Amino acid sequence: MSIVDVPTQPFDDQKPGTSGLRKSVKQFQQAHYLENFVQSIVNSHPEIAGKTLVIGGDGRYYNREAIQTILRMVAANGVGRVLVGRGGLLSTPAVSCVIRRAGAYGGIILSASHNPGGPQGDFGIKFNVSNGGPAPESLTKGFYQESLRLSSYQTLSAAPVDLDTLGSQQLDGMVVEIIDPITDYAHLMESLFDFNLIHQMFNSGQFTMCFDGMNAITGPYAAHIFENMLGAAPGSVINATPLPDFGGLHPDPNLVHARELVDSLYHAEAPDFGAAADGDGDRNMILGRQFFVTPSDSLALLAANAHLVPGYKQGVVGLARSMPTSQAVDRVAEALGVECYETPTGWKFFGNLLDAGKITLCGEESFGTGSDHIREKDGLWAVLFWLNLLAIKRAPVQAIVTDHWRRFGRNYYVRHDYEALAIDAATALMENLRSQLSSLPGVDFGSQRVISSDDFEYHDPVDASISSNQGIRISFEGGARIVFRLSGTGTQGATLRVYLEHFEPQPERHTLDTQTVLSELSRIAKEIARIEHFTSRVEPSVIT
Ligand code: VG1
Ligand code: CO
Repeated sequence: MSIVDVPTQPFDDQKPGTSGLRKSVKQFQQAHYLENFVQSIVNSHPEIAGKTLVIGGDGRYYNREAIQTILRMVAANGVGRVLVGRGGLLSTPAVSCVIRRAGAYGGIILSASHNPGGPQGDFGIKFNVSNGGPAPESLTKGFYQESLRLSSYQTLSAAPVDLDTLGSQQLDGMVVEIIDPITDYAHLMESLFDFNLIHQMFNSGQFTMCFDGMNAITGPYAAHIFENMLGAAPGSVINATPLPDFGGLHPDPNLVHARELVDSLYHAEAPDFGAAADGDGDRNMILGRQFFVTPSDSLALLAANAHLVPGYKQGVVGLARSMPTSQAVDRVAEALGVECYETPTGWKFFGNLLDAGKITLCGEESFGTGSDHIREKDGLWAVLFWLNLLAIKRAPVQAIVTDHWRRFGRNYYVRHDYEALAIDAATALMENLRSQLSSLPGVDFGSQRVISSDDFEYHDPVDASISSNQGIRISFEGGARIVFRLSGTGTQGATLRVYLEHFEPQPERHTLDTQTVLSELSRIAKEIARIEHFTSRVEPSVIT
């Protein structure tokens, strides 16, 4: 074993919203950079010696190198056993699943989620704790503090571990077990959903689907579960092989980046159902034939129908959504007579609620949906949930969603992103918004009257921690809302996210086009935030 002295080069503090370190590959390739983060994790957990860790990533460029570095370091630091997905691959939800099933101490995930990969792209690392979820903020802040104090890290020289052969190996005193990345996860899915019923639906020859793996981690999982286990036609999964640069795709499942899938669903001979996941497999996009289901609507719909699915037949104990997510799920919670919690952006905030048994399902507008089955959002889980509902209802996706709107009303919703802004400009825009908060209530903008405005602050009902400055909320009479916040996951400049929502209770108005309905709110958002003044941008760069 050797101890290396670290020239002081701490990684930057994490931005709010992310639960690990997400930077360009180039930054990660600097000497001692990754090692610094890993030693900070280890030093923050003095009891880690002898324990079991789960390690895997989404297969992006630098995945294998990073895993070898981490294996040498955790072995040198006395970790007892590591479970590594074959080829260094594990989706984020699968890591969460394996940590829980194996009773592991924690896990290390290598991914920058939906950010592009390749030598010019991004890389990331995050630590998950024993409940399977991302380390809470108190811990990630500690990693950063630790990195400032570090002057050395421990590693050993050893031949690279063979990541491609299943079974056990030794690395110094540590056991390295190469596991199949899919088995545990597929078992968990089988325990939650009615695989027989879904199989019958595919067998009937009346139902077709297209799933886009976006050349990222979910391809092998989707091909195995949908095609092998559930009988979807071969070829139902496209872009199914994880590639280091995702084949040049931007593995963010939205209407802009999942172009091939979206085009095929808006085609004359479209399949009945379309879906995609992101780089690390925790996000999902759901499409019907010529129809897009917003993530906020998807969450509300799954919640309203959860009792029909085997894993949730007892119903839901409570629901939660991130603050910018539309309030559609709030209406379902009200109808079910359960609590709906509003949390800051980022999955880690759901962890306490899930652990405390306060909620069963939760989700974010950013294509993230999940439940108490693990402690990460779960892309394929959401797709299977939809398949189970489709197999029960045997109706088109569009009919199921419009039926939901008839019952609960429709929350028209869109997100506008202004990407790669100068950080100073974005900060000044937010400061200007904050300075107006107290004067907005009562003001009329066109036909919309502001009833309240604040900078969202979350009081965790489980551990009483407080998270401030989580985004500006402006609420209007009748249920409309505008939310402004800065992204915590971007790696170039700042990204301003503007979330627009309008509630329409009347079914005869549910067929209106989203852009028309939200055009006034869009104008108001630009006016209140003075977007052009601060950023010189007239239109958003991405609309989802
Ligand atoms: C974005 C999304 C947020 C999500 C986060 C991580 O954060 O808006 O809802 O939790 O990405 O997702 P931000 O701060 O850029 O808006 V991913 O798929 O890393 O795991
Ligand atoms: Co992700």
